[in-house]
Amino acid sequence: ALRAGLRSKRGLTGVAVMRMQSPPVNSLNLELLTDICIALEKLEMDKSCRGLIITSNQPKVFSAGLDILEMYGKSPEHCGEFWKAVQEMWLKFYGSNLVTIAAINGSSPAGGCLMAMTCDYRIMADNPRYSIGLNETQLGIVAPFWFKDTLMNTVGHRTTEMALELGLLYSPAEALKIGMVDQLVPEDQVLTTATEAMTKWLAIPDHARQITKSMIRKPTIDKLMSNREDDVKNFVKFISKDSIQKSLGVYLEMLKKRKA
Ligand code: CO8
Repeated sequence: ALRAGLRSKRGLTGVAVMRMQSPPVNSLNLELLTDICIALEKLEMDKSCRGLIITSNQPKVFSAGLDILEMYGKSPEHCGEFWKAVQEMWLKFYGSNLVTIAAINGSSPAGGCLMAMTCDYRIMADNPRYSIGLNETQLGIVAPFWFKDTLMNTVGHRTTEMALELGLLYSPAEALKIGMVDQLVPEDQVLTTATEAMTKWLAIPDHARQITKSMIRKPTIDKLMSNREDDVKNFVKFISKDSIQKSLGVYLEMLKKRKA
């Protein structure tokens, strides 16, 4: 589901590239989330690794967000286990000591957008067919507080209010305008631009950068850390409701119909 490896290119050592490869759309299921967490944990412990670029090996999609099938028609136990894995992914990325850059080479709704927003810098393919945003309300579900916090820390209070309530998916140009992504480049230059941006970030001494990152992100991380169990309980209770299950069913049908 994932290919991660340290690579050394043009003298840029200590930079890993993580490529999500879970066809068709890199939806974040339990397996992919677990693979991502294990890979990141290993890189975090690897003293020779200083930076991570995360991208997609699938055409047109960075990640379709959380795998809806992990939340639809599943037991409360399964939903709880799944949600813990989502929390773990967010905690590991948002709190990573590495320089993390998202090379967003396709659409990135919901959980895909969340994952990109945990990174230090975002480069997106300038293709108007792609979109990015937290569209949860469109599915009839509610993005939890730490999704909201991540968005708020990225684009500010007012933009978050509109983005979240309306479940807005932005084109790359709009996403750049509101600061959801930092840079747009032609599709075939996303990865090379990420590598170039990495050079700039790695010019800063790790120690100073890491303490600064932690100072900025720690209060947001602590909020979830001290509420993890409750957050799992809330999620399971919410997602198990008949009305929510029904909404997810309708949404899945819509995805299939749209295809036909
Ligand atoms: N989960 C499960 N299956 C999915 C998902 C998903 N997130 N996204 C797409 N699929 C499936 C489709 O149903 C389709 O299945 P099939 O082949 O059986 O018909 C297959 O993947 C391919 O999808 P498309 O044909 O739609 O592929 P496209 O390349 O045309 O489009 C997109 C790719 C743009 C990614 C499109 O698939 C899409 O918009 N997907 C839905 C994205 C979405 O809305 N995700 C939200 C997930 S919820 C989430 O991440 C946060 C939840 C927070 C929970 C809070 C509760 C308290």
